[in-house]
Amino acid sequence: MKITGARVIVTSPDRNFTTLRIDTDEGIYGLGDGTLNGRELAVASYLTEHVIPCLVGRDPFAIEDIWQYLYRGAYWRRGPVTMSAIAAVDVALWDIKGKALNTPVYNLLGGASRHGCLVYAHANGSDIPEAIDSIQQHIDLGYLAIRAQAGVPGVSSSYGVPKAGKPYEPAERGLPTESLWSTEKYLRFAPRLFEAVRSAAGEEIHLLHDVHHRLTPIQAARLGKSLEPYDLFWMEDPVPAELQEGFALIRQHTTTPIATGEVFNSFHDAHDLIRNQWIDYLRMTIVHGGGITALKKAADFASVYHVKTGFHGATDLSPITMAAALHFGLAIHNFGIQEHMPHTALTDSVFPHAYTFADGYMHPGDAPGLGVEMDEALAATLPYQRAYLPVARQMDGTLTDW
Ligand code: KDG
Ligand code: MG
Repeated sequence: MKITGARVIVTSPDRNFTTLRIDTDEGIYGLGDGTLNGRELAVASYLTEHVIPCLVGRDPFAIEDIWQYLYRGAYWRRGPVTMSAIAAVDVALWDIKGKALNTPVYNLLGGASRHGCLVYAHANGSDIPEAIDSIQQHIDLGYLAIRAQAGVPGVSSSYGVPKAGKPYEPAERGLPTESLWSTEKYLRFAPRLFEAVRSAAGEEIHLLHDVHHRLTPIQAARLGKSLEPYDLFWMEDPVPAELQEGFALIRQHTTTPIATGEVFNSFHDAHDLIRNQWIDYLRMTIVHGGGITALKKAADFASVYHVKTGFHGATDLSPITMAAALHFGLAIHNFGIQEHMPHTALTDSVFPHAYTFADGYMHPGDAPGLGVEMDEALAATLPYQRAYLPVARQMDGTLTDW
């Protein structure tokens, strides 16, 4: 089999997605996601101008070799744009191989290790009572694990907490908005939130919380300690992770489990975190971490150090990445949990998919390949819309130091 061509499709079914389609001489094609929130066109250009010309004529079954060719051959390694582009190629090739061999991708990764992937949902509220209502709604939907966030009193717009009645969507159309943040107010508020949420949710539900990299290590240590009575499944992204040894300080003070890595794009971002057992869950996911080929190596390394996966699964990761993550999570031994933030109905119409949710678990389905299609005619009616993630400043106007 030979690759005959590839093209990038940028579409905006309520939010922007960058998709790669690779075609072969046997009529089989594969889809890969290259979406990088707020920088979608950079990946599209990287693929169109620099990667696609190198793919034509290659054997699509040579997935490892093509991955190494794109990673090592470019000379310039790593970085979110490069790695998202490589991921788009890699995932499309796994899709092609599954379709060609008439088997779901999870079978190519070793076969199912479990009946489904435990997922966590998002419960949000502008205040504690609203957050508790949202927790109850998600329990009623069957979720067994729920991330809880609420507006911090005195902070007018808390990142990751949607405005009333709106779905979670951190990117906003137009140029970046700016908001103000107070670490002091947040550190006082978070234990109060979890005291109320744990008492409302009961002890069986797994509770998670995302700090969005907003603390210093000693502040994160204090937060982790103050949340211990509420038995969190994890505290996510407590600090920015460029300084990997910052996590050592957090670990010295708290037994609250730690997840990090949704902004990582390479195994090397997590190397020290894993080998020192400073984290419990790795969030770097397939689209931003360089694809299934790269994540398999990272997950296998992590398994030696008791670190499990807890992949990022926000709506800016397309249904193609969701499907890839579910095939991956079903197969590997050290799967921990998968984030599930459902896409809008319009996004699901552009990307019809075989994966399903029931009773707290998701399953990728048994369609050959990834089990995701793309309605290109519908996608063509929904052009790219400029959108950015918000920028945060401290109360005195200083840009935050994270
Ligand atoms: O693009 C940024 C979002 O994906 C991010 O804000 C979501 O932190 C997030 C999460 O944990 O889902
Ligand atoms: Mg997060």
